Amino acid sequence: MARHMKIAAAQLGPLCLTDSREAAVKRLVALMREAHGQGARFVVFPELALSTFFPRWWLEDQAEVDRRFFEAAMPSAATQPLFDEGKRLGVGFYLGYGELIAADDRIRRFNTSILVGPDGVVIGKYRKIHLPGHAEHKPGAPFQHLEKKYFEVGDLGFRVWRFMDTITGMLICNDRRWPEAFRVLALQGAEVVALGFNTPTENLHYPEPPALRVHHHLIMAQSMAFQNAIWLVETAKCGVEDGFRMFGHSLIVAPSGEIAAKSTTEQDEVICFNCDIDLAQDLKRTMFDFAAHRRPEHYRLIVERVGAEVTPAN
Ligand code: CDT
Repeated sequence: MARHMKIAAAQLGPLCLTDSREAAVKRLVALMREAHGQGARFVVFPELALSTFFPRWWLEDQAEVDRRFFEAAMPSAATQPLFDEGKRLGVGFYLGYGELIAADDRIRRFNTSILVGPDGVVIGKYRKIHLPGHAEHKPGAPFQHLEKKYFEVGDLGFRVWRFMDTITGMLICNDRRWPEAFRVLALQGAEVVALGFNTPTENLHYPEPPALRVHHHLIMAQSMAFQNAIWLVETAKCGVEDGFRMFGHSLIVAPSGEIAAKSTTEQDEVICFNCDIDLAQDLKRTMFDFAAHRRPEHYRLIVERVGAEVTPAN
């Protein structure tokens, strides 16, 4: 019999700079209850779900940044209610947050997500590898994208976990633009990939129609899901945060590349779909039978070269 799991993307509307973690957790708990009411057993929350998207701000007081936007413990007193509710409802979840650790006499900071089982126990952790934006202050820009200032590149690799009778992997936001990240998960047998995101409606680097940014978001999700024969759940934090807009369009995409569910607001909103985890079996036996058809001997440049170099054969 085919395995099914009802999965929800629990989209968060804006959180402003003055919102506390406790206020964010309260909304996450309400979303989890709503998702459970729709029958969901796995709920995917956004990237950095406990605060405003703070990398848009150049902030000089690192101690204050650490206190307001980073978690030294997970769960903590402030986040425990979410774990308790997940356990009470028997719901597993993905949660994105700023992680602070003290290691070898130094503080390290990551843009992190965790996978929490329906028993409230953390079973997996991912630290974001593709950090977009810049590290230096751009005073002339309308807003900043300072992920390279606030976070280190993740050091845990791309991994999958046995999770609620599936093989599930995690990614975070900008990772969704990199086919390599998905393929590394697919090569480990990923059946479900969970991803939270915060994507500004406006392009910081050059003028671009907002609709085109959404178009890219949709075509990437559909192609990554199909080419890797996975269920892909992408959850936004969106709406106007501190005067800056981020788009919604949270999605659940089937291994066929079809959008099974999509949010319609830029506020707190739950979308849910009963995912047939075995739907990809035919694809995996035929077109995307990696063992039969992949030619890694011709893919060496992918790991040997970072930036493009013009190297014509003639
Ligand atoms: N959070 C995040 O990774 N956002 C990026 C914005 C890129 S523009 C600097 C994204 O890829 O959606």
